[in-house]
This record gives sequence, C-alpha cells and structure tokens, in this order.
Amino acid sequence: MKIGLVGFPGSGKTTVFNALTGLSAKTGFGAARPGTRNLGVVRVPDARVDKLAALYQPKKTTYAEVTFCDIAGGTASRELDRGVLNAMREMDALCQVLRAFDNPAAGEPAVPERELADLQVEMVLADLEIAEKKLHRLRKDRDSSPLETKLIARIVQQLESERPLREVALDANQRKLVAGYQFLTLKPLLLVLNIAEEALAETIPEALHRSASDLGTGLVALSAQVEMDIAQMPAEERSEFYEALGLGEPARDRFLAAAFELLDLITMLTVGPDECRAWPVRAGSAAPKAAGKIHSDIERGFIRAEVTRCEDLLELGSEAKCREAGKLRVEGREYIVQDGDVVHFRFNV
Ligand SMILES: Nc1nc2c(ncn2[C@@H]2O[C@H](COP(=O)(O)OP(=O)(O)O)[C@@H](O)[C@H]2O)c(=O)[nH]1
Ligand SMILES: [Mg+2]
Repeated sequence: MKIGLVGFPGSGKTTVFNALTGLSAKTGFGAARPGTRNLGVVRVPDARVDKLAALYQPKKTTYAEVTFCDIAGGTASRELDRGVLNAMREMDALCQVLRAFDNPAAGEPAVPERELADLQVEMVLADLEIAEKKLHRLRKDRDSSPLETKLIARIVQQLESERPLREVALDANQRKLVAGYQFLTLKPLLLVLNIAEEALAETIPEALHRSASDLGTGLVALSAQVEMDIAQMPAEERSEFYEALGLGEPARDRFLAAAFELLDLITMLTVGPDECRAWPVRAGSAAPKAAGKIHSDIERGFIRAEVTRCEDLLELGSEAKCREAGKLRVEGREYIVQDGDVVHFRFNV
C-alpha cells in the first residue's frame, strides 16, 4: 500500500515523512524540487504478530507494510505541476498535510481550511481535464459503450459542481471502468493537521472537523516537528519523551490506525514454522479473494479455509488444541475474512 504525502510547500510534508519513517530527509524551503519524492517503508506494529511469533518461533516474522511517498510540489501560486499530479496518481491513498503552525518563511499566517479547499480545487480540476477529454472521445466514437459514456458524463457533472468523485456511488463494474483513470478525488484522503508544539493540548477547531467529514476524509492532528525529533531518538528513550509531553501514542501508530480505517483494511494472519505474517486485506473480502493476497494460485485453486481466532490460538497454544476445543472452523468460498483471523488455506492447482 502506497500513501502519498501531499500539500503546499512548507506545510511540513517532509517533516511528517521523517516522523513516520524515522528517516532524515531534508526539510525546509527549497529542500526539494516539485515532483521529487522521498520514499520510506514502515512496518505496521502489531502485538498479535509479536505474540504469534513468540509462540511459533518462525524463521521469519513479517508485518504489514505501508510505503510513504513524500511528494514535493505545489508552488507559491498554489498550482500543482504535471510531475506532482502524475506522482499523486500512482498512490493508493493521499494524505494532505495542512499547516497550522506559524512559519515565518511561508510569509502568510496558517489557514489550514484554505489549504484544504485550495488543494481540493486543484484535484477536481485535474480530474475534470481527464474526464472531459475522455467524454469528448467517447461521444465521437460510434462504437463506444453507452454505459461508459453515461458514467463519464455523470463524473464530469460531479466535477463541474466542484465536488470530489468520492461522493459518487459506484458499483463494482463502474469502479472497474474508471480504475484506469486514477482520478485523484476518488482516492481515499487523510488529513494531517500539523500544529505547533505549544498547541498540542488544544482541540481541533470544529469547522475543520466539519470540512473533513464533508469531504469524506479522516483527520489526525500532530506536531510533526516534535514527532520527527522523537522518531529520530534511540528507541529506548522515546517512550519517556512521549510521557513527558503527554502525547500518549506515537503519531505513527495513530496515523497508521487512521489509514487502515480509511482504506477499510483489516488484518488477516498466517502462522507456521517458516513464517508468521500479517496481511492487510480489504474489509468484506471473501476467503478466496483474501487468499489471492498470498498467491494467485491459492485463489484459483481454493478449496477451503481453516480459521481460528488469534486470541483463541494464543490462549490454547496450538491449532491442534483449537481443533479439539471446537475453535477451528472450516469455511468455504463465501466466508468473509475477519480482522484477527488466523487462516490456513487448502488449495489445489
Ligand atoms: N514549529 C514547527 N515547525 C515545523 C513543524 N513541521 C514542520 N516545521 C518546519 O516547517 C518547515 C517546512 O517543513 P517541511 O517538512 O520541509 O515542509 P514541506 O515543504 O511540506 O516538505 C521546516 O523548517 C520545518 O522545520 C511543526 O510541527 N512545528
Ligand atoms: Mg519537503
């Protein structure tokens, strides 16, 4: 899963990136040309995986991973150039960093609501340009599918009303039709309100909460500078600082939880002497589809899934014990995988 950090210069994208990844990419004005990117991979901490690994002592333990991409860009005139737009299109989800701290170098006071609205307009316009071109072509071509033409016309209409495509109800077939366009306003969006360290104890303004829910996005508040400084400390010193600052959980953990929720992801687990592993799976996935995450052969040759709950397995100590206790279920193709399911797939190819 790839999450793109986007926003206007000086909002703190690179600082957030460093806070999330523990890396030290260069921050500050002019640190990067528009369209350049920093890439970092983060393991999603998961206590269930830790405990399963302690039980199985596997050769390898694998956590779910999220790739963060810090996309430099946006100009003082607030327009996004092609390089930035193209980089944004490749992401599974976007995270806009909103500046809510005073930055003398930015030359303007912090108005996060305006940054949110401005980027929204940019994304709507970028999508509209693509949709209009497509509609023009579809209408000229006598062989084009009336269904597709109707759908793209609906999309153009939505964008002309300056609303994101996220709000358009699309069925599975329609989703497939539009997937290739990589519309920006169709991507899940998470907002990070980057606040000054002095403002950590303050609550998020109600208006911003409303804007976020109006756009169908999640909202996380943090002070990127503080989080970055702590993320770059030795691991054993970090919790002390979190406590001293009254910060509770590291921003990275809160952020990852919000991203999982936003992307509608749950965690499926697999265990064995070779590997204990967490697999992010879309909520509502049937067993064969979830199996396809591991290997397409398992999806194709799916026979059944043997499922135990992670907490039962940890309590009873082995799958054999779970079977004896009636805690191992055999499920078929219709089974919807649940968060925390430990699954063994039986398949035949
Ligand atoms: N006071 C304060 N400064 C910050 C915070 N986050 C970022 N900055 C500063 O703002 C400037 C721009 O940050 P940067 O991450 O490079 O922004 P980007 O252009 O969006 O990548 C840098 O000088 C950072 O040190 C914060 O939470 N508080
Ligand atoms: Mg930057």
